Amino acid sequence: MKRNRQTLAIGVLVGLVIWGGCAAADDASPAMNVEVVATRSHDPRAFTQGLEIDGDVLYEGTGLSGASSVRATNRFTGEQLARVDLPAPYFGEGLTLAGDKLWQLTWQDHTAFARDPNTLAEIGRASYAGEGWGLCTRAGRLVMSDGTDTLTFRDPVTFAPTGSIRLTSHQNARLNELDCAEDGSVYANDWPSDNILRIDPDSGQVLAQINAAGLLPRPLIPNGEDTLNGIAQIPGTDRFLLAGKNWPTTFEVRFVPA
Ligand code: DDQ
Repeated sequence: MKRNRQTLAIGVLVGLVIWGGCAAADDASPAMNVEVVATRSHDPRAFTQGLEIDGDVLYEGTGLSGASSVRATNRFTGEQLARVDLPAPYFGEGLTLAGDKLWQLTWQDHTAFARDPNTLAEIGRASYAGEGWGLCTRAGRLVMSDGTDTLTFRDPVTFAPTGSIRLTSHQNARLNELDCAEDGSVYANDWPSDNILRIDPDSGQVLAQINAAGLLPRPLIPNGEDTLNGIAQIPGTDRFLLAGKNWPTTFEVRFVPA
């Protein structure tokens, strides 16, 4: 009996060591940190859910039922160019520019709004199954997250699903805001952490994990919902704009080896 217990204990130990080793190997993507290049002020009432830059224009989508909006500002001067508020109960989520449409998701309302990128006026709607979290445009396809480790590809005109890919590691990630970078990779923040994953959306491989903790002292709001959310590559550069829900500041950063 005693012997059996010992054998069992050794077996469990060996199992744990092997399991730990595999988990470590599975998580072998290079670690990176953020280097802050500049900061800008940000509307602390904005429960930031999506961020994207096109030329001089910064698009931001915000959430919460009754406080959701979509805004366009001049990213150099901060001047507001357009703003549309979403009627309750819509809870705005990620957004992206695809051709002549700006698509904006909603969290649990199964509705994507298509907008005129100049006026932000609604020009159409699409419905979808499941939740809407992050959105970006890559090679003529929309890439969408829903709070799981799987990305869905969609037609940029009809919003119909055209495929999906699951991460090959980090399979408990809750992918939130997405940015389709100029190099073809997709950056996603892993809700509710301060980690950003750089993903190859063709293979599902995690190419790097970026620790963006410590940008801002928190909590800003007592319920812990002041998470990092919002990633937008600054066109033609190696820099990214990072934001968060109710953050008073946005951060222009570079990702550097840890
Ligand atoms: N999501 O952005 C992670 C997709 C959803 C976040 C939902 C947070 C709800 C917060 C409600 C706070 C009420 C004051």
